[in-house]
Amino acid sequence: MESALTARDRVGVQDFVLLENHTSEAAFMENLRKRFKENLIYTYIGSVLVSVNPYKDLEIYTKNHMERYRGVNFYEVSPHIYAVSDNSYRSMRTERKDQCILISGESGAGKTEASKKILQYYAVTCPASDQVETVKDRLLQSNPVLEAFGNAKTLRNDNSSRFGKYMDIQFDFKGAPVGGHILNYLLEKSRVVHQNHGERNFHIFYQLIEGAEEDLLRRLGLERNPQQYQYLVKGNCPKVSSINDRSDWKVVRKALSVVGFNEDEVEELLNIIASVLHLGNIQYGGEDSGNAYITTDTQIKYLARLLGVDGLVLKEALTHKKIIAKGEELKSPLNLEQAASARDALSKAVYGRTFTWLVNKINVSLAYRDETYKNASVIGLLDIYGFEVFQHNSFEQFCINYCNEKLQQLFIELTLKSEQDEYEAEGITWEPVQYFNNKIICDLVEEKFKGIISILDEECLRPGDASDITFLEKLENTVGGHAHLTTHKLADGKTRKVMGREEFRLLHYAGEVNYNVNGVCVRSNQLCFISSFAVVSLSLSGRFDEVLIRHQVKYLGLMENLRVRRAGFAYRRHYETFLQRYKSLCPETWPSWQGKLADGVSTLVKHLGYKPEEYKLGRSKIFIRFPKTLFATEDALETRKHSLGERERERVTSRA
Ligand code: AD9
Ligand code: MG
Repeated sequence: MESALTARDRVGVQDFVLLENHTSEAAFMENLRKRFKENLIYTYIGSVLVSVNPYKDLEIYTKNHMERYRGVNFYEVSPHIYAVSDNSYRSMRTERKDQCILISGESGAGKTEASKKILQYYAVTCPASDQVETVKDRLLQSNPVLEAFGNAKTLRNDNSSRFGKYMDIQFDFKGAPVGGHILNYLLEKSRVVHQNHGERNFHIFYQLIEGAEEDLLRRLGLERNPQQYQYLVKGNCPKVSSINDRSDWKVVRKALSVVGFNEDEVEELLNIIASVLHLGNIQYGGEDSGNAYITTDTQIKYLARLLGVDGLVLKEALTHKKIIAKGEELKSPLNLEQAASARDALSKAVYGRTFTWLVNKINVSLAYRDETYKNASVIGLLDIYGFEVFQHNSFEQFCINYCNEKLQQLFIELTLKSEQDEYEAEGITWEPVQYFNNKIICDLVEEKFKGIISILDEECLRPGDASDITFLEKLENTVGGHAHLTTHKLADGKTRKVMGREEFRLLHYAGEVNYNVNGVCVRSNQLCFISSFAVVSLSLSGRFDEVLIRHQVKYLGLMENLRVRRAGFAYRRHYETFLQRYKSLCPETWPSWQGKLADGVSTLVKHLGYKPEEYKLGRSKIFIRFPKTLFATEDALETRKHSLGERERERVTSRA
């Protein structure tokens, strides 16, 4: 199989573990750069795949490429996202263990694209049948639908995910994909009513306006001009050169029907999307008393029709609030500012619920129904919004970055901590590798009573004078001295001039971010809340951005990861599993070993010719340093099975 690797594939090292100067960041960067120059965007650190976004089509995702990776050992072919996909698939099948592929990296690094490639790989290479084809189609087509409603152009990425997604792909006992399930996290609803300069609202609004047929637009009361809608003009960016809203509309319409929406349901969905645009165009006037009244009756007319509600009731709901006092319902009028914020809150709620409904509906269509699939195995794919820093960072960025902080913690747990803990538990001699554990930041955010979220919760629920500023003050008083938090006020009571009064700064694993607390008390009530794969981003097509890449190599902890991998062992197996699988390769362990399991494994590997530096025996497991050692043993097993088969055939033939 070595022949599958060409000379070009071998530029640099394809696994950083093989790097001669493995502690040097410069050597790490040089290897990435060398390979990138040859369009080799993937490199391993053991079972972690590092990817550098090329921002151009490299033609490395064809069916031929998929075939090349199917059923082949990880190290026999050039590193690729398909190798990770195939490896997880085979582990799921042979070890009967559910798998999870975590994709992490900054915004624009290529996480969503990677998750789509993985899904495509399974759709093409896994066994098929008519029923399975339907499931594959639905799995694939759920992407354009969710992206239309949950992705938007930001300053960092023209197709930025504004929600987190965890997708389970379920496989039957033959290894065919028979169903799926999607969990969505924390859609950035504030985008519905506000976008920063140079950013857009969710794609679906523009797709509908640019792509819908004339009579559909008429039915929805919409004009073919995004500039007409208040919710689409805030970012001053209706058109994006890399996006074709009109053709995307066609793709999404088709995808909606593949994932199981009938015409009535699509119409219902679009009614709601159009309603949000009409809501955004509702304007208010102020009476002398200061109370708000609606000046745009046309919008109310459309809304009443599209949402099937009474116009007067809607008008009242948009200009009054209800209070229950002593069991009685009282209505009190809103002023201009309150009414505008009630309108926006309604739009966000409507959009948010529609998104949840959409995901639920997709889940119904992906759910496997056949009883025989009850014991499906699962491969999970995690694709969240990446870490992001803008000039103005609000509650949404805080949630997104906290989510990334948690993901980094999981990555550390899986790749650094658990690995070292296991060596220790198994009594393997080991020089611990130092690494930055971002648990301290996660705790600062989430700890009960004194974490930022707890303090925010408390302040939001506190009646009386609670406000964004009192939240900030409480933060200063409770965690003001924390090494990862900076506020306006210094410990000696003086104020810090470089920060605004409405800001606090968090030193995240991925860098410093100043968060503005303006409106945070209102917004926070929306808060809800393993092969690995790290993606590293570039900003311009084909250019290797040294500073940006070095930054991500550092913050993703790739050097520490390499140090652990380099000093560690690629494979480990419980003695019993190892003996059971390979005992036929040694006359002393075949057909069964009577003594201690550890002695049996020791006898077996000596017979197989393992050199002392290739393995270590722990308390309950054997640790194998290099994958090639295990592959050679697997090959020996295959050869034995093959020759036994041949002999059996000869025996049957001669008897006949
Ligand atoms: V965010 O956190 O959702 O804002 P992602 O998901 O990490 O971000 P995404 O996958 O959307 O980034 O990739 C950004 C853009 O990079 C894509 O729209 C492509 O234009 C480009 N990209 C990403 N991966 C590849 C690739 N393997 N080959 C070519 C790519 N281009
Ligand atoms: Mg994404």
